[in-house]
Amino acid sequence: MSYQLLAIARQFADSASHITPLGNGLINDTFLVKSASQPFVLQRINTQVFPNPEQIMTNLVSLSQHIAQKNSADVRLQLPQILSTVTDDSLYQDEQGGAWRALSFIADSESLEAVRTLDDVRQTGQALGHFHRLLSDLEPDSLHDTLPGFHITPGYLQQYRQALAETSVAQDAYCAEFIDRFQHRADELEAAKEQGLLSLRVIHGDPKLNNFLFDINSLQVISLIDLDTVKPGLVHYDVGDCVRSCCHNSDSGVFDLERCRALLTGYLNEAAAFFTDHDYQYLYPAIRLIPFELGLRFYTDYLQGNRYFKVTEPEQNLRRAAEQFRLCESILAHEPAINRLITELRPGE
Ligand code: GN1
Ligand code: MG
Repeated sequence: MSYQLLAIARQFADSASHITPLGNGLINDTFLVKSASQPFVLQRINTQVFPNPEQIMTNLVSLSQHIAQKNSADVRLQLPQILSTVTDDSLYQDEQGGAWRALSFIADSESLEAVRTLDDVRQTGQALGHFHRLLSDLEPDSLHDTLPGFHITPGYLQQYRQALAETSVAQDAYCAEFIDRFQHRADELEAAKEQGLLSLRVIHGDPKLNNFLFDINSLQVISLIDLDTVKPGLVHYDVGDCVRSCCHNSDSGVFDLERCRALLTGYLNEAAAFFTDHDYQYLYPAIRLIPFELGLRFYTDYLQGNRYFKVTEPEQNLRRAAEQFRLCESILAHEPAINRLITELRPGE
């Protein structure tokens, strides 16, 4: 542990003593800090990606206030609390300009790197639907857009074309060919938004499996973390991202329909309360689009020399991209089955 890290942790708690890396995020640096009272989470926000970290903190306050005014019996998710610095600020700026913040650690909880049971997946879907429902009466425009362009697939396609024109990295035949084949679908969700078929709501932005915390005793989801990208968007980005992460069989590399059934069953238990006909209609296009989008983001970053996603070796983003494209191919092969599933799960069907 470097002395500097301990000194930063002590900006939030005088008694901070032991610091270990936490999780495996690809953007921010995250640590678990022991102190005389509760352990807490210390994070350095990547200001290349989030140039306005104070907006992240303001959004987090708005979110917590919105949920706190609900009847507590109706709220089944806890959010991490902001811990202020000893000078009562929500962020600490280090000498290199790094922005640090501290959050409470949800006691007796764990995050999963792999699905254990179908019930884990059902609960993940249900927790995402619950989060969307709790925020469905929060005006999206009351939140800052902490990451403009996030999940706007046509924008990522433009960045890819520009990277292609500028890069000296050799193209990967599989990825390049897959992008060419899929790209005509890139604006499906954005076009639906522009036509008024889908509306802006408050989204999480990054609801992958390891951002849901499970109670270690009850095995229930009790928290949803990584709230930096909570902002106005389409809930479809979230559903697509959650399915991409939870319904990807990492051994075979293919899509798992039974997990998708569990996830959507849980999700729609909550989301049926606010879902419209068009919301149902665009579920499959979202499930198909988000793995493509993430693959495109990884591949573009690879072509640009790995500036955005952390890597441990230069071809890691290329492999991550190919993995997402293979998942997307498998989702395309399951199209009729996924559409049947959505029809079957729709209330009143
Ligand atoms: C990034 O840093 P992490 O792992 O929480 C990324 C997500 C990707 C994810 C893929 C702000 O999230 O969009 O789905 O990597 N977050 C941002 O692992 O770009
Ligand atoms: Mg994240």
